[in-house]
Amino acid sequence: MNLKLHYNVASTYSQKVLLAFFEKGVEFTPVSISLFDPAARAEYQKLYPLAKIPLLTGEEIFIPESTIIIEFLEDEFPHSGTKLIPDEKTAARRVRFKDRVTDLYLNNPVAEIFFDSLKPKEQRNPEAVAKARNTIDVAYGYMEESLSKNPLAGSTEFNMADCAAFAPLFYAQKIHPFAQHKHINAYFGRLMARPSVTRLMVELLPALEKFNSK
Ligand SMILES: N[C@@H](CCC(=O)N[C@@H](CS)C(=O)NCC(=O)O)C(=O)O
Repeated sequence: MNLKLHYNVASTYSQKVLLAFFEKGVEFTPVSISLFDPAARAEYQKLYPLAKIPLLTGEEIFIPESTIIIEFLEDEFPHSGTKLIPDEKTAARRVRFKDRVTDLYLNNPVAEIFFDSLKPKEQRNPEAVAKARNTIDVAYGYMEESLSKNPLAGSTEFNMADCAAFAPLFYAQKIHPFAQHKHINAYFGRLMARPSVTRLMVELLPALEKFNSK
């Protein structure tokens, strides 16, 4: 199966899927997309009009949306590497719920604050940023409580919700710190120690250095 992953390593949803590929040990052909480049964006839009990354393609395969890509990986490679979605239905539902909470109420508001900060002052939207901060605080409260019962998101095994949590927490360290939340802090330390995260960092850190020096 020749799988092509269209992604950008700095994108949070791309990182979620990269971690899933690394955890499962599934090979793919990387296709790096820069949506900041208008020509590259226009070209990519021909393939996927919504122009969102990540996107997985292959022979008769066209799968946008990070969660659906991971569902596909788990269906196609159930015995490879880390099991990211448990077989047992109730456990699987819990993981999917945490994945949704993480994407919608942590990742999206972190992205909102990050992109607002890149805008010229007069174009910034302090009201939207305040709302995003509030959403993140609620998500932190929820995570803190849930991590006090389970060391990883949703179960005692590393899973899809952990793949989802890494990137927003990585950016949140600066944008909306969580250091005072002791369980999230310890959890992030455990995520940083995963070999899949170490592998991600090899590509991510140089990309961020380039981005910061612009
Ligand atoms: N719900 C989608 C979100 C994908 C998404 O929003 N990706 C961002 C990068 S992290 C993107 O493509 N942004 C470009 C844009 O909105 O123009 C998923 O889970 O894959």
